[in-house]
Amino acid sequence: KKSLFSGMQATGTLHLGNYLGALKNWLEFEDEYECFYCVVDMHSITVRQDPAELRKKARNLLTLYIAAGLDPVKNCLYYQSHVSAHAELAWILNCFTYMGELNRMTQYKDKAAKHAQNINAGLFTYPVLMAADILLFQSDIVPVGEDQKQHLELTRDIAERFNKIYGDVFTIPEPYIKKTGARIMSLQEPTKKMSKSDENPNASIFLLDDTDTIIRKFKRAVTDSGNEIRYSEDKPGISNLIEIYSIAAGKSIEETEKEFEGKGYGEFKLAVGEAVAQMLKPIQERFAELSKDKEYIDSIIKNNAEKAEYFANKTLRKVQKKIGFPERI
Ligand code: AQP
Repeated sequence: KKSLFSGMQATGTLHLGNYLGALKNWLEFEDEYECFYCVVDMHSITVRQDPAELRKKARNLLTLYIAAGLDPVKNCLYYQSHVSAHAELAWILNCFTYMGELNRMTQYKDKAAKHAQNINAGLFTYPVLMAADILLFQSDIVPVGEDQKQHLELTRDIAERFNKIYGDVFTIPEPYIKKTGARIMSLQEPTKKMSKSDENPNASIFLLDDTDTIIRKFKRAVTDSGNEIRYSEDKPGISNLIEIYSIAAGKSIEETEKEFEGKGYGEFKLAVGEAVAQMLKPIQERFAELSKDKEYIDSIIKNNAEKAEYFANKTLRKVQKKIGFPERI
């Protein structure tokens, strides 16, 4: 069976970009692939976190994975920090990654600018840990949003470099980036991607926002001058809303343009808000239910960590042997 890895950070509440760009797409793979979906809490500490909050957010994120429809028997849902092979392989791969490569990463540059008082080494080597996450599971594909494309390319380069020296150790992963939804933009600054760390709460729709909040945020969404509901590069605000609506309502971009031909921005924004609220409602209800069932979630955490560890250790042992670490006696 082919394999697949993806993950999300436990740094905040998931937003519509995380959902449409990644999580929603994850649902289609469970029969064809051995799927590993991780809560990447080790990545989260590259930025300072409150311990109690981090623990809570990590659990909520894992619960949201299930609420969004991932079957925890068919998919392996686990915490990165429970599988030490992530850290061990990351160290090894650090020694096969060049400073110059990491210096070129745009996410690092953005984050370093945002967190100037804490530019730690973890922030710099973040893409190496991500490479380890992916390569540990011999992933054939990695379903992510557009912003992760550069990290994926680096992962492939590191894997190819390693394989060239030691033989075929790693599967070379392909990014899986959908055409629509791969880059959902901020509702307030539609030339910027929607992001968890945006300080303006009106810029993002969070997965647990209630219907009124969702509709209010869409009503306030920044749009362009003009009044046509048309998808085009010079209309980033409206184009973003068209993209969101088309996914939420299960229509194509053209069908959406047609549906709202001759209609005003106000009416369209309301329709987007309603479609998104309707799409998220069942997830929110399931999340509320699951959150009450402590034992069930605990059992998933335990069983899946063991499964992930089993697969991850197989790759790690192979790598350790290849590079010449002494065998265990
Ligand atoms: N705006 C987006 N549109 C589509 N996909 C997106 N992703 C993130 N933002 C968008 C995808 O969501 C997955 C999980 O991302 P992450 O948890 O690794 O966090 P991130 O990429 O750092 O995203 P954020 O939410 O923007 O966090 P901050 O503000 O902390 O940087 C990935 O597959 C990502 O591509």
